[in-house]
Amino acid sequence: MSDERSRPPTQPLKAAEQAYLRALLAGDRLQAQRIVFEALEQDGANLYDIYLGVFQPSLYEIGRLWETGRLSIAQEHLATAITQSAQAALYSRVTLPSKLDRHAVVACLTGNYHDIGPRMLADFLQLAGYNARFLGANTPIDSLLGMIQDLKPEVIGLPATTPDQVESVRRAIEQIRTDFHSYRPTVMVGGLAFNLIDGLWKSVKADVWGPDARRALDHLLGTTAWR
Ligand code: B12
Repeated sequence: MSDERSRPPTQPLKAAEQAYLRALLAGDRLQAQRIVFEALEQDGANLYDIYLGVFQPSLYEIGRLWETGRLSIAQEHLATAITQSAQAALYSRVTLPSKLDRHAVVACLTGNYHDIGPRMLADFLQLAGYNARFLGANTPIDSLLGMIQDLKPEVIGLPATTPDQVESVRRAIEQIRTDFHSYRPTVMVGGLAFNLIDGLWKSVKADVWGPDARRALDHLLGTTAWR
């Protein structure tokens, strides 16, 4: 799979993306799944392509339609739930590396409910050979620190979607650096809030950032071969 990550991105999956968005708007979960299974199994797309070329732009469009009052909250929630189930179903069809000899933890801190993007990062880390634990939304920092203490993961991923969540990430990184001296995990940050302001990721003293989960992983692994 790392070869697939390194190859140039395939043509954007425009048709699949448009069909997927239509399925979301129609609230048709089975059709949504069919579209991404087909892209994976017949059109030769890989997981990176589908996550970033189908799920991500479709959800950004759902966000735009919701923000401009053309979708109700209920419709937006339905689109989210359909994507969560399609993501899980798709991931179950992917061959994972048999050896996962490094640890990673990805967690949305308290107050952050946007967990689809961070889950993508966790899935990519797993494909890259990390035993990636994804803690989901709204994780209290003390509990996260406890897990870090027990597990000593090489990589920790902390997302922020809205501006106020950046401060929680900054404090969490500060606390990780204060609590642990001889052990220094690589901290990755990402999410919309970091994407909106150039260099913000450096101000929270993170080690790695990327505008999407694939580019963040590339930075982590120190390769930009696919560009
Ligand atoms: C679904 C959704 C929700 C769902 C989330 C459910 C869930 N389980 O995730 C719910 C309904 C809970 C929700 C709530 C809110 N939401 Co909302 N939501 C969205 C929506 C439509 C899609 C989010 C998504 O999954 N995107 C797709 C993923 C794949 O993209 P992504 O998150 O950017 O992630 C990628 C990269 O950023 C990166 N990445 C992400 N995390 C990380 C972490 C690391 C470590 C790394 C390296 C990389 C990385 O990799 C990912 C893959 O490439 C967006 C629209 C949008 N533009 O995203 C609005 C959006 C994010 N929400 C928004 C808002 C305002 C809210 C609310 C404040 C609304 C309200 N008034 O209640 C609350 C806040 C909740 C909270 N406290 O967290 C705004 C945010 C604007 C801003 N930046 O301030 C958006 C942009 C909508 C809009 N157009 O206005 N939301």
